[in-house]
Amino acid sequence: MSASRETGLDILFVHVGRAHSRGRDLLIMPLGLAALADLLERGGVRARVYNAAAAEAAGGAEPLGRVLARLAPRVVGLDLHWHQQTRGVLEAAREVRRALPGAFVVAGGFTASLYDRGLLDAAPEIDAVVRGDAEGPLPDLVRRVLGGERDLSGVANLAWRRGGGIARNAQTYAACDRDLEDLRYGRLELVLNRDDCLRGLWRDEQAGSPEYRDRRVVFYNPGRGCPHDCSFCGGGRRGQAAINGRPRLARKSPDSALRDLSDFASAGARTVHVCFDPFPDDGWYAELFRRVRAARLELAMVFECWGLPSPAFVAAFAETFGPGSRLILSPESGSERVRRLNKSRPYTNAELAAALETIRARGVAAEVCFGVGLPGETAEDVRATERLAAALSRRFACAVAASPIAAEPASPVFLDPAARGVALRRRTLADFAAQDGPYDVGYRTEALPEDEIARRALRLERLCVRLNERRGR
Ligand code: B12
Ligand code: SF4
Repeated sequence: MSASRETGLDILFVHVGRAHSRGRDLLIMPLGLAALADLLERGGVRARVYNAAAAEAAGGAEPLGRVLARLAPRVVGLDLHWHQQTRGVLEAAREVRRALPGAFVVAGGFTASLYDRGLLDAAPEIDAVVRGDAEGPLPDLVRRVLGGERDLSGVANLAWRRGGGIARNAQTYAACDRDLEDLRYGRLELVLNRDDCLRGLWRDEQAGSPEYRDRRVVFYNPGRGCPHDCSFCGGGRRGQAAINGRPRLARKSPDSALRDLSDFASAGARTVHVCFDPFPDDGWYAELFRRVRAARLELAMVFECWGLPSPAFVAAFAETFGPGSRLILSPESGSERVRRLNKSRPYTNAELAAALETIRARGVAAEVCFGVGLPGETAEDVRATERLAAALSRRFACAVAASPIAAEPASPVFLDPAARGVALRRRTLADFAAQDGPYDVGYRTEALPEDEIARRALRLERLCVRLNERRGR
């Protein structure tokens, strides 16, 4: 579908990423946007999604202002899901207002939900913020806005401008199992630049890499929420309560998830990247995988394990998904002590090695991810991480990766930094808007000053790149 043939849109979702001194990142959009657009379409609202960040990374993108003026949607939806997008979203809001002075601008996503007031204060161009899940509130809001209603006090979860002030309606909606069941994540035809998105680039520097040329990957979760509370995560139990008012996990049935996977395959995706692993061995994925095999779906899967996968899970995964599939494990630190302090599902290095052995024995590729900057971590612990990354790469020929840990809004570290021995330099939305790239970490721990966290993270990342190159030879 070409963006140029679209006219008369009711709502256009626009995803913008982040430009920083080393390049651009945050190119992936929230995974629920196509499903949200589909839900609106089924309610008679013409909705489309445009990933401006991925379009720019692909090269030769039309300026956002021109895209907006040409498509002329009556409502524009800006996602501010990741705090790293903040500056980009503030700039995009100004651009929307210039191109479409009469449009209604609504924002949503994790960060917008937590900082709804701050966002409305910082961006006079934004008319409202949907806090938390949008499947209930957004169709209601759009119907009212298109109908010319000015009183939005009946829209659940909404923060909006009333008179000269900001009104915050009660946050009463969080999607439940039944709501998710009905969502169709595979409606990729509603994404105007679907091919740009299917490359699955996270950072623009990946654009030239052959690995990303023909990936055709979608990001997908069959549920929402997490029962855990890892110190560094803004999506754990406490974060979910603060951001989404989510009382409990919500999950699709395996049948509904199978329909999404079939839709993805029909829409041209070859790989599905999943990061939703709350109850590893309750049989849910075993059921889904059985159905995928029965349906003979030709897909690869990249699966991020929140703990260690059991041998039964690895066996079912190996049996179901084809070449290009991968299991990602995230021990974060080489030190078992640091892991116990920070991860809700910790494991020993011996258990990690045993899991990698099982994965290798089943012929599945593995990737192991590390971070630097965890509470309680010392310089010696980071050296232990370097040693573990090198040892695992040599022994299992697995890929290794590293990044600095961020102090994510609503994470336990963010909510209670003193208890974790962390001093935060960023707290407000303005602080997040001012950050410059992943190495501007914005906090120090008792053992490591800020520049040391950044320096050691960069060093670990470079080590991982070298280890992966050696592995490839
Ligand atoms: C799955 C996941 C991923 C996946 C897929 C992400 C995706 N495409 O959505 C992958 C692995 C790719 C990923 C990557 C990253 N992630 Co992530 N991820 C998660 C995870 C585990 C689940 C998120 C989820 O359930 N999404 C599904 C639902 C909730 O979102 P949704 O349907 O897309 O959106 C709904 C609402 O948010 C809202 N909404 C969203 N956009 C809009 C727009 C408008 C206009 C409106 C009205 C509403 C709205 O409506 C939707 C429907 O209800 C969470 C942790 C957790 N347990 O929650 C972390 C989490 C969200 N990720 C996080 C981070 C930091 C990242 C990275 C920046 C990590 C990195 N350093 O690279 C990258 C960003 C990549 C990019 N953008 O290019 C943080 C975000 C913290 C923050 N507030 O900024 C979290 C909370 C984890 C953490 N460490 O704290 N992630
Ligand atoms: S990092 Fe921890 S708290 Fe966050 S989603 Fe994963 S298991 Fe849950």
